[in-house]
Amino acid sequence: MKKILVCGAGGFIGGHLVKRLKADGHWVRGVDLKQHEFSELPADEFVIGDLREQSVCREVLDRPFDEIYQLAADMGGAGYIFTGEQDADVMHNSATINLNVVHQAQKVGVHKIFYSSSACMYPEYNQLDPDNPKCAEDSAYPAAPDSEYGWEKLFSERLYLSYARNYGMQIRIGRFHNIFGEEGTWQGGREKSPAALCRKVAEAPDGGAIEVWGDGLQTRSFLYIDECLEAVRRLMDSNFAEPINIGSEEMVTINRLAETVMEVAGKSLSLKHIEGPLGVRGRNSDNNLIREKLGWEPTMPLIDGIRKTYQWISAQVERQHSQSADRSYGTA
Ligand code: GKE
Repeated sequence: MKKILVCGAGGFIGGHLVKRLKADGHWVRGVDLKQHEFSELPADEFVIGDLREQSVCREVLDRPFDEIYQLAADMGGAGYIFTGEQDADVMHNSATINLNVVHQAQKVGVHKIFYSSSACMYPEYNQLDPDNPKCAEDSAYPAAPDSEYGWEKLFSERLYLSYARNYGMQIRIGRFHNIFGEEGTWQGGREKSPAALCRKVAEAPDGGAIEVWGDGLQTRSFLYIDECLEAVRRLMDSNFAEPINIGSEEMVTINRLAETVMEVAGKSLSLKHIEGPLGVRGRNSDNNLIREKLGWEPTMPLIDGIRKTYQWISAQVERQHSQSADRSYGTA
């Protein structure tokens, strides 16, 4: 049994990770600004704290944990990251957390630390052709991320790698490619496209229409949360200490993503393409390195993950509608 700290345990990936680590039989302390929004986590301890404060880092990072998973960040989907309106907060909050966590981890002699980087750190010039994006790990330089969020992810990768070189810390870095699943943000502006489109389809009457940002021909790949966690655990148990893609190679257009959601919902809806924050034109994971280094790669078809996610989000939509109906009839 390992002693583990999960930073960002109240978030989407962090919350699922706590459940996985507890299922694997470890002792887990979680820390986040808030409790998990959707479920009661089985963590042994859960600290509500702000990792931008060094005092909080000293409090939660008080022993040489066997493993730390650093997932705490100021982040969200295209509607939050690519408008540019949150750039200062995103850079300051996320970089401060990473500077505090890695410094304190080194001081207390933490054995191994996982840092969640992002495909957003890849240069925009390799993501202009929606049919042929290049996101192999060695394509990171010359650096040119299309967002400040991506620049902070790249800076923090270099921060962790510097601690590995200068202090001999065991560092593992996963570059996440749009992770999705149940119990993630699905409304309010920070949601990513899988959850957003599930919500829009769930709320639309059959035969209606849903809004899609851009022409919908932009491409992405989406990795279901269980496969993300499997990759993270395998990476932590490996000796591979360079950044590595954790994503799906099943690249789809956003229009196709919307059609996949409609398929699992059994609804026929038209797509209304509107202006919106778009991010890069094309992106797909490149899993040659993970196949080579971990002898593993994600295999779950997108539609299987969308089916589970849609089922959960449509239930959230249903619950929200019945609660507002109760309020309006005064029966709540
Ligand atoms: N969020 C959202 N909501 N995106 C939409 C919508 C909508 O209603 N309609 C169309 N899109 C389009 C966006 O304009 C973008 O072109 C594409 O879907 C994907 O948006 P996304 O899923 O919000 O985020 P991205 O994949 O562009 O970027 C995310 O990548 C992750 C790592 O790969 C980032 O926002 C981070 O959440 C994360 O680093």
